Amino acid sequence: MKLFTSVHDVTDINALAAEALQLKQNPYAQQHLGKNKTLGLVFLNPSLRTRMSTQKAALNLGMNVMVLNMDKEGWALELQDGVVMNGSTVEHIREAAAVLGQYVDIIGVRSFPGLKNREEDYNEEIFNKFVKYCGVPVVSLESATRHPLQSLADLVTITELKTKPRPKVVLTWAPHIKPLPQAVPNSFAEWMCKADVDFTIAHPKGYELSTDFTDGATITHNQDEALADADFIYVKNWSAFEPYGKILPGNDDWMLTNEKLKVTNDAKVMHCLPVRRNLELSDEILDGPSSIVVHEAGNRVWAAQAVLKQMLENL
Ligand code: SN0
Repeated sequence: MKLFTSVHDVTDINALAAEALQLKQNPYAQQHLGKNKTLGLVFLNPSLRTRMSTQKAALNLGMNVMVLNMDKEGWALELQDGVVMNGSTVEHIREAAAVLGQYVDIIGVRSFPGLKNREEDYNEEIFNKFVKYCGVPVVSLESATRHPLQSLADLVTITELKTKPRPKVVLTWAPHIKPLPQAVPNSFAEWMCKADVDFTIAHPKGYELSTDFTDGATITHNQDEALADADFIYVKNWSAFEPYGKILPGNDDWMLTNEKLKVTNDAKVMHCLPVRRNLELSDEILDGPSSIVVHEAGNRVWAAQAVLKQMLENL
């Protein structure tokens, strides 16, 4: 694997999830692979799980890791070509990415969408420029439109905890006060559409995701109907795709509660975190027996390790 940006970079998602679960059983068996290899993690946005789990995964494989918080510690990046850089940007992404590629063997990049210009975000301009100019394999640490390490960890978690061959998985929209990216739901949807699950997306009217990610999913505006007999419920807020990056009024009643869980098949509740308590998800769920959010976050290590392992094998 030379690039990990979406489900389309993976030939067999079940094999990759199985490999992650194998690494969970035996984390240090592949230390030789990463010897004298360096992973660079470049963050243009905040991170807790992605940063720590990807570092841990790399260390388990015997790699060295360097982290650059570009948004706080790096020079202000220029992304456009042909501009006179006489304003606030100091360094062009052409040099920045190329230089980083001199120091490391694999780069991870996190670059959230601006949520202002849909075309720019959905063309993955920043992320793709990094890939183009750095000259080494790149792992997405969440780009404008996807979060594949999260989605792989989610698949690993469902594979690990399912009690039937084809569980019902429901992605349900949750309220929030800020416009959030569609990256996590887009990505979860495209992975679940390829996984061996019965997949439903529930959201209020107006929060339709791009059909590029949801082909094959059942989509409904009726949350209760969607939750019936669910085995896994994936809670996530996202802003509208059209009008792009906007929060639509209302829908506060979409927060999941224990009462709503009654119609499910004793469903396990997932969330990529960070979660805003009692806005996106109630305390009673997060602190109760249904929540698997911490277990899910723990699996981020094995997802990242499976991907890095495949990249190291290809260096
Ligand atoms: C990000 C998102 O894509 O939704 C990262 C999730 C892994 N989440 C946020 O930016 C949350 C920000 C907030 O203020 O709650």
